[in-house]
Amino acid sequence: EAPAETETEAPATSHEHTRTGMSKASLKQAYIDNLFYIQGRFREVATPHDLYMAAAFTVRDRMLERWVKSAQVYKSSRARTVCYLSAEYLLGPHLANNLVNLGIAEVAQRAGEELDLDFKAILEEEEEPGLGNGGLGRLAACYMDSLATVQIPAIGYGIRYEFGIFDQIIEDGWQVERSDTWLRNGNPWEIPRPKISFPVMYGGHTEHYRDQAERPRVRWIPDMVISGVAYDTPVLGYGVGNVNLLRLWKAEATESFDFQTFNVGDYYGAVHAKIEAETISKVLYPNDDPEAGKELRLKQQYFFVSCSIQDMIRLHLNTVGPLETFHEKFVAQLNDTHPAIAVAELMRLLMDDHAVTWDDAWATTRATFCYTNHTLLPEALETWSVALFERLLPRHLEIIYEINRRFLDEVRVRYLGDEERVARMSLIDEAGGRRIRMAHLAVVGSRAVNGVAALHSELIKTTLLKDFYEMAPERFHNVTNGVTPRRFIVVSNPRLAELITEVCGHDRWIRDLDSLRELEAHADDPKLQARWREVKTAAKRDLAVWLKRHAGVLLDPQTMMFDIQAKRLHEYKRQHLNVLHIIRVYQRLKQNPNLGMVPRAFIFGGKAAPGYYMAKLMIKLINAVAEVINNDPQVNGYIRVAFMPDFNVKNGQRLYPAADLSEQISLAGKEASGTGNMKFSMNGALTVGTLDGANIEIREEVGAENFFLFGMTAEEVRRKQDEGYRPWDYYHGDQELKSDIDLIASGLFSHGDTNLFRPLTEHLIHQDPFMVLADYRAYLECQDRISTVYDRPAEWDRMSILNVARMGKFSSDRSIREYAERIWSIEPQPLGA
Ligand code: OAK
Repeated sequence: EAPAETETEAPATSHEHTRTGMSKASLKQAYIDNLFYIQGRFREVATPHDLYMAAAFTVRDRMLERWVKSAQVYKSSRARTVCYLSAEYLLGPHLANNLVNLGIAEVAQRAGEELDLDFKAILEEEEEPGLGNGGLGRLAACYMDSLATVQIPAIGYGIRYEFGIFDQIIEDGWQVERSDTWLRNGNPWEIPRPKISFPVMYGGHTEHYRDQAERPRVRWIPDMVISGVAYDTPVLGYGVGNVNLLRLWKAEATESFDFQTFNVGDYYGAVHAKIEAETISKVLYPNDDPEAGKELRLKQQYFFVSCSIQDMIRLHLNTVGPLETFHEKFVAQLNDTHPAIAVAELMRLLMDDHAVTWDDAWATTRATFCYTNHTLLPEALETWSVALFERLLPRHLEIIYEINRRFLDEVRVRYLGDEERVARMSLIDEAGGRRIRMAHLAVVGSRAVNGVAALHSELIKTTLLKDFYEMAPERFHNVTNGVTPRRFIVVSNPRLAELITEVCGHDRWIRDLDSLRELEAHADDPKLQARWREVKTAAKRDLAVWLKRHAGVLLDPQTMMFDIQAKRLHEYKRQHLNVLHIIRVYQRLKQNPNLGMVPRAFIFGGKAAPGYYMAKLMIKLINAVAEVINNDPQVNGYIRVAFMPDFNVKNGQRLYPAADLSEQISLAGKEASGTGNMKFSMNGALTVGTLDGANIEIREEVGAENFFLFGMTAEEVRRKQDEGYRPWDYYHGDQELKSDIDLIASGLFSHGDTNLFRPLTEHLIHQDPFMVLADYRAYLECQDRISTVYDRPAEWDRMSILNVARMGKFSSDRSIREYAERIWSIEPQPLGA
């Protein structure tokens, strides 16, 4: 039981422990102690980083007791546990989030004030763990928060990359990548577990033999063994005692391997082996789409999967016992196909190490795994060459062949004579160099498959996995994504959180987001609208200050609509459609300087994969357009353009609260779900969007009249593509469109260089795979409607309030409850705070 918070100045130690006490006095005492005993500093000489570390340790101490208790209860109750297998966790800063989840954000702030600390500056000091690329990794982080909050026992397994997603800086308008050194000053949130470590093997060959009972067995003789060491981060739920575990693996050289080499006097060789082993968890691949043949990437995937499955087996043998019940103890969710090798690895461990028969191992494996697909983009579907597999994971290749052989027999029996179907469904793509289709392995090895938004899940059934759906429709599900309101409202937008709490008269909405509906009754209240607007303007002011300092752009939070598109740079997300609109407004203003238009700040943020030339050129284009517009006094009172450098979780938290308008303009059918769309809308931004991904469901929830819709449907896109899409016709058929593209090509934005943006403009005119030109006119018309409504504040504010009020569905708590009920069959294990 946490003692009630007191405002007394009684010595902390008199009634509560300074490492667990939640009173202001305890927090102050603990903070000073941690500064002294952990950082070895006193106030006068402490650096900002020392001050942050002391705060982090003060908070961590308060999580540990609950963590240990959770582990004890989970163990003794033999609770069923979810293992979330993900190559990425885009966590964002921990400190503020843990303060909120512990329920001590306010008292800690007061304690800080009394110690004369700059609380904001301390929070700013934290370096975020950027162990993910974008949507998929951030979703995993939201799900970890919600699993703990809805009190589901869970372990998140992944990789402790030494270097996360690169830091982005902008030089001369171009993206420049800098390595992310997030561990440079230590990580107070993790606890190394050197005793929890497993060998991971690579290469070599297999031997088939008969064991003492004359059963056929296989052993794998690898030519390289490394070891994976666990680093644990506690994940506390909001307002509950449940603390789950994020267990990330670091690759190290095995001691024995080192030792052997030393014995023969090969010092250099030993050091080399150590470096080679450590390379495996060194760096996150920064691409959203895998490039074929990246051997290290496959090594990474197998590395964390093998450690995780070995750990699960160890935990099971320690607590419950017989491996026949493994799937009753654990359910493992595959976050896309990156961990799909787990299917073969569990088979291997059960059969080769634990002498389980194929049939029993297969029944266990299939009952353990579930697979979430996160994209339909063909270039992002993982396949690995059979040759690479044979070299790196020879035993797994044998197992995959056998899974495939048995599976294709089933297909043949079911669909007599349909060999084309057999080829389509095979785990091996035989066309053009044999490759293993990881999505097929994930589907065949799982008991459930799901997409991440309603449209996406339908498209999975009708396109990507059509044959599989026909064969076993009951295994296909939808679980629409969600995001955590703790981080994305309470932590990032405290002013809004406070206002909501005041209007609702409770803060229950933080764990029950549906109760935001109570705001609906006040949507037309002019007093609320005025305060709502103040909250928004204050957030815009904060962002403007930050952007002035970090992007050198001056925006007026008072008069300008903040129109924001923040997400990875990708052609399918169509940042260039947004740019075409900006250029149109620019041209209109030049033609008619007295155009009484609504002033707008066009704000962008996002990283491009370092090898994705077109995405990098789009960043350059945004900055080039910004340079011209921001320096043109004829227009810069009306429009400004800003590119936020280094869009990550921390910087995202500055954007979401400050947005009036959220740009969700992907080509219909391409964005599996999107989650930024949810974060913006939860913070009172209105959405301009296509009928894509979760936009469709957001619009359904907030009401069509509170959502700015434009563009083709996925169905219309398909039809147009089937007919033969000709962007050229649009270019020549629309004067304004032509003149906008021509203005880019003219060199106006590139100091007269007519070549710079030619790859982009030519690609649009001649290929335009994401149909920017086809949606251009509808987008402009929609943007004009938006300006009209923004000019009517009462109407806009009402829509904004209704957006927030109706976003309950998009809490990741709802998503996790759906997984728990429909997919995992798992019950909460409540633990009191
Ligand atoms: C990354 C690598 C491979 C496959 C998919 C991804 C990915 O990040 N996909 C994104 O996942 C998000 C979470 O489900 C979705 O919201 C995005 O639409 C999707 O692009």
